[in-house]
Amino acid sequence: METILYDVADHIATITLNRPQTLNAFTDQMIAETTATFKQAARDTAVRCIVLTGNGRGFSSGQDLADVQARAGDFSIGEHLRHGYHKLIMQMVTLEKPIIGAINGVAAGAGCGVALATDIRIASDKASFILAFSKIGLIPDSGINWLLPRMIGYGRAYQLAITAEKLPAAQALEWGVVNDVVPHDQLPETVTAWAHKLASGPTLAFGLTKRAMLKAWDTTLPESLEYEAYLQEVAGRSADNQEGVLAFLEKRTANFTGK
Ligand code: T3D
Repeated sequence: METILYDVADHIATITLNRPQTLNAFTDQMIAETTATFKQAARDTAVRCIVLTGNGRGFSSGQDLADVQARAGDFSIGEHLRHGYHKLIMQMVTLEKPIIGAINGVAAGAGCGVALATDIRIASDKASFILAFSKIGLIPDSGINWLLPRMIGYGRAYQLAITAEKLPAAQALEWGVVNDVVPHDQLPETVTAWAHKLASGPTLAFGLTKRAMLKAWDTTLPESLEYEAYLQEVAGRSADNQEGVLAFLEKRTANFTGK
């Protein structure tokens, strides 16, 4: 792979967007490589937590605008989204392992969408979110219209979209866009601590929780209750459930295996 770095250690997969000279703008190759790598991490049973971050001073500046400028003929943005960003976003939100976004710098345009598609977001105090789309006459995409209003409400989301103003990390924390903000130089150790904690947790239950919450957004309470019962049946038969109950009764820390 040429546009990302990939590393697996201690059950933690780390994906680093790696086009720092453009603040990690997405080319078609980077979209494809990131999607394929998330798929690989999903299939790898040794991986129990995934970290997504950016190399250099940006997380991602979104679609590479030099590539946009170079498009020839009757280019279909709709098809480009369907075949690229949609696959990436769906791969992330349906991946049944926790994804930590280590937001090291600016997350703009589709880069913001990708950041929002992570499950736990830990931001550097130098990070920010920018819905840059309106500055180039576009609307938000890459799942932002679905994800962001659910996180911060329609009014704030619409404001960010039409003004393209920067949402600094501190404000993002206040609005619930990120889970924590830490001094920039403490981001790696904070994310590593989170990742180790999640990678030693009940991975199956973490994955099913993600599925239950995602589905609940679009269902009625009775439907959600029924789906919870169905998924809890699965979790309740897991080795980690047995181990968790036993560990509680034996007054010791549970040794989860993710199964
Ligand atoms: O298929 C489709 O096309 C539809 C999909 C659309 C999805 C989208 O993401 S649309 C939105 C695309 N992104 C943007 O419009 C953001 C453009 N970038 C910026 O507004 C700013 O760069 C930032 C606010 C993100 C950061 O500003 P700043 O001042 O910290 O950095 P900078 O100096 O602007 O950028 C540093 C370098 O990165 C610079 O290159 P240089 O001059 O050092 O050689 C700049 O050109 C480059 N860069 C930044 N963003 C992009 C980029 N190069 C290509 N594409 C970019 N998106």
